[in-house]
Amino acid sequence: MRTSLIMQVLGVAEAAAIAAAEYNGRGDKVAADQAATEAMRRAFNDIDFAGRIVIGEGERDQAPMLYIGEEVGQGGVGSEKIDIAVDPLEGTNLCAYNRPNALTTIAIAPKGSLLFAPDTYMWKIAAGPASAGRVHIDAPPAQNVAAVADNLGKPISEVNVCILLRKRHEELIAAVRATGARVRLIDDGDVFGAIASAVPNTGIDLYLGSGGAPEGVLAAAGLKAIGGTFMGRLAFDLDPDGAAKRERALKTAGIDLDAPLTMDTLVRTDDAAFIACGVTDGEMLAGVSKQGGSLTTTSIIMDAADKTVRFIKTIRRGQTGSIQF
Ligand code: VTB
Repeated sequence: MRTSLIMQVLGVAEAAAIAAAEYNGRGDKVAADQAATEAMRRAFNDIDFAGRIVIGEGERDQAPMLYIGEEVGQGGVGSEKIDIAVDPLEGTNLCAYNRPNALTTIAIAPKGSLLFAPDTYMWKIAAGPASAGRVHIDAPPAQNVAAVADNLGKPISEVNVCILLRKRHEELIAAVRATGARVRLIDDGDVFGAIASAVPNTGIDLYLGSGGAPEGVLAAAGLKAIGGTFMGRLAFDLDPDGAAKRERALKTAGIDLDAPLTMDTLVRTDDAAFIACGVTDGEMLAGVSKQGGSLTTTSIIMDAADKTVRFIKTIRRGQTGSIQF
């Protein structure tokens, strides 16, 4: 994919973050999500490409904007056909309560390469390039933690494992602590947790646990782009609506719903990119800030073209509110 497209999509992530950040700490997650979604859609529609939402705000009948299957972009003749996965505001509660690591997240890839993941749960494991191919979704936590320690060349006691704080993770948390590793519990936002495992100096070496399957595709795109590692396993059993969703997915997903999902199943290309922009301050990205009549955003780009992680700080002078496209 062209670098210029990635830069334009960076602008989309920034626009959504700026819109969402107006709601940082205001206690209204619905309004925050709506602001991010509207800004993101508007900005996508400004780009001269033929985008298709593969992972978005929901099915067409539930989501007016960025629904699954929605086409975005100017779509002129000969324009690039791109599949898009988005979570316009990953961690709506994090934003509403001004907690760390609310992000706007986007993955892009050539058309046909991102999995239409069912909107259910997924068990996930993610780690950086040193652990590529050396951890497994079905291995016991102790084995994965030991492998990561070995791959990073540090003692197990210095390995940091990120896990979503949920009742269903009690056993997992105990098993990880029993290895001697440290556990970083997060309230929400496991795209951050998974991505951060592959980014130096975030204080996260390994991500484990269950969260949204769509978020799994987003994280997998980033980790694949930079040669990190991600594996998932769908978990319909954690979902009150799981049986019905499983039936639907049997017809539409086109994958073995019980098999471990590798990065190649989730992201069927070597040409994906992951872009996220900070909404609230966090370990990986600073949130949107306003000073002296300018507005600053910080974003991350994981680009398969050169297997890089880039941090982009953008300062918009003379601008302190939402971007109008
Ligand atoms: C997951 C996780 C997300 O919400 O979807 C979670 O992937 C919801 O989990 O990152 P529960 O149903 O257990 O609350 C997030 O944390 C934020 O959207």
